[in-house]
Amino acid sequence: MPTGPADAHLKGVFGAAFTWPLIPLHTVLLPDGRVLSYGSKPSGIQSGLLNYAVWDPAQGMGSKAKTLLSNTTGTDIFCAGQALLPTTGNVLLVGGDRIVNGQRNYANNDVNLFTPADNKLTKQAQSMAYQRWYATLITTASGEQAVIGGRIDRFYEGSTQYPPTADTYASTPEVYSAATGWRTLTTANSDAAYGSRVQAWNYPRAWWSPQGQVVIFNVMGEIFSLDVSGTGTVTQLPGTMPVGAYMLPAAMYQPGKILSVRDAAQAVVVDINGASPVVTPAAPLSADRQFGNATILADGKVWVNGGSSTGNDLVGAVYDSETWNPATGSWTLGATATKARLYHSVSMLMPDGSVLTGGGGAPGPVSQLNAEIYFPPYLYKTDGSGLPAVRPGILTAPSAASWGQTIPVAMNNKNAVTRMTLVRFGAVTHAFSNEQRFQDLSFTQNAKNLSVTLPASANNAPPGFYMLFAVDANGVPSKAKVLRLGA
Ligand SMILES: [Cu+2]
Repeated sequence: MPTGPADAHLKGVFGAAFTWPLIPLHTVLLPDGRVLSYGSKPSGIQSGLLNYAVWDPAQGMGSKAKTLLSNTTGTDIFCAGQALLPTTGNVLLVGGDRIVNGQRNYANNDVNLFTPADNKLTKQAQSMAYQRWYATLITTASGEQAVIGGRIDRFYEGSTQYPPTADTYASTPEVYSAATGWRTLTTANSDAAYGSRVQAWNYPRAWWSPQGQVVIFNVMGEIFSLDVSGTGTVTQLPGTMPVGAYMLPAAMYQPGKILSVRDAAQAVVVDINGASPVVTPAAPLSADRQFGNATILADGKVWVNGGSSTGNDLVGAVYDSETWNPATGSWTLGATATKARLYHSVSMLMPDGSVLTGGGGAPGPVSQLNAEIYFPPYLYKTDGSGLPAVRPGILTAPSAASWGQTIPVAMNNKNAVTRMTLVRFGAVTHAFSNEQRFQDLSFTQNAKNLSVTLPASANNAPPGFYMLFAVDANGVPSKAKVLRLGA
């Protein structure tokens, strides 16, 4: 962690950029703290057909920390859907790219599994019913993955050699169960929620809701719920928000509360805890950040970085970052990156409380075969020295537990712990981390020993992997212990 300037405790610090063996346009945090990444060739050209890469932060940022691996599945996983499976910690990858008549950006219906234990990517016997390019996966309370959106065929005007093709969309969701395979939600078809309507298919912004359904925001600002039971039911909910864009981020920063960035630097808070969503305007961002990312930090603030006011283009690229404080509703300007983070860039919270930012390009003005680590203000002393803060430490915590359980957590000293926070592992691509969510946990402290109560409901904390942080009286978080929430 670098020493920062005098305002490090106010703005945070970006570490120096370091190289990545491909453009990390997809990243998934693995239960062992490593990062799966994929989406381009080592040259930076669009393709997930032959390579993927794993980064082990424990090995630092040099070349030995990163492993370029061979994809032998035959699936081009460029712009696939992705999620960590809640029981095994394997990564489910669905769909991706396919070349038809020499043209890219058609879709496939392949299903692949990455297993961290051996770094292998393996094609699964059962494919999806629909081909999907740009689908979103949402883990349900029962541990299944709802797959929504994605395009099937692209528009192609044709040539003397090849016939034209029309664009078509995968507007019918499917559900994956690790135990029983795939089922299709045949009665939940919707062009408005996740199909042809104005980019609704394009990595739909969606969350498992406190009501036990998938809630979806579309680009036009409409809100839908998808009941995944049986053959599925989709319903438009009351409430609208300003028009957004497929390249703008949104994040569930508290159970059932989502910060959604909309067009022209607008933001709204949408509360989906009740039967009808409540949309409230939030303070605007400092800039229009098309293709920027929103990352929930260990203290529940939302950090937004990258993007450009002129699209996938350097002219309006925003190098400053900014942080939204849910307690005050205000934005604060943060540290400045050295690299533009545009289309196909990612940001993801790491278990040490830092944020991995990286990628951009394929296509874009720069092939960003690199990453930068952002160290948030909470990691620095508040005395203006720019030195790293002394951090609280969790000595022991259970690696797995169930809903409503009170777990013992042992700290490395008797200092007061002021917050225990739970942040779900990220899986990021296309300006959206489909699984990240945050909540405070209630707890009691007796000297070094804490009793921490886990969320009561799988609707507020779906099964899977979480980072458990202890925050001290100075607001400094510990490094996280990884907790698997499951039955
Ligand atoms: Cu893409």
